[in-house]
Amino acid sequence: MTPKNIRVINGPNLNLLGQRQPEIYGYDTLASIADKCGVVARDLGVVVGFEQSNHEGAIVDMIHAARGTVSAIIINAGAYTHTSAAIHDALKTFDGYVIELHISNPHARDEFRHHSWISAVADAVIAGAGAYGYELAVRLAAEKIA
Ligand code: CA2
Repeated sequence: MTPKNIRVINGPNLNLLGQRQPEIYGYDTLASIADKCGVVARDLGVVVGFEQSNHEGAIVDMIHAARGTVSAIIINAGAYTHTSAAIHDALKTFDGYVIELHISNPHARDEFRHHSWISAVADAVIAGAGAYGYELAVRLAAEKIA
């Protein structure tokens, strides 16, 4: 049987993970997180693809590209979480399982981070587990799409 696809979509500034603000985001880079998710995915018999963009429209395009071929999206939309009706609308067009992911816990931070445009169109939210949240999300997604 063909393995199911999970797509991890990362938004603005997450390309700088591991280089700045380790007290909030830890020391892992996005590449090292992708590697760890790859190991988990292999164990579980799923395929994980990792993407990142600093541009809102490019993230919308990534979501559109996932339609029809991907069974679950894990999305850390970065600061677009708190502003983007466009990403919200794009996720609504995706039929698979959606996990909203945050490395930090936005609810324990600035007021402007307390509202998410993603949560209303997500099946699950993982926040505050650090970079380990990505591995948790892959496990959850694999379970849900099995
Ligand atoms: O905790 C998360 O994962 C966030 O989605 C990260 C966003 C933030 O705007 C959200 O409120 C919560 C910011 C990502 C910034 O990433 C950086 C990485 C390294 C250095 C500086 C910023």
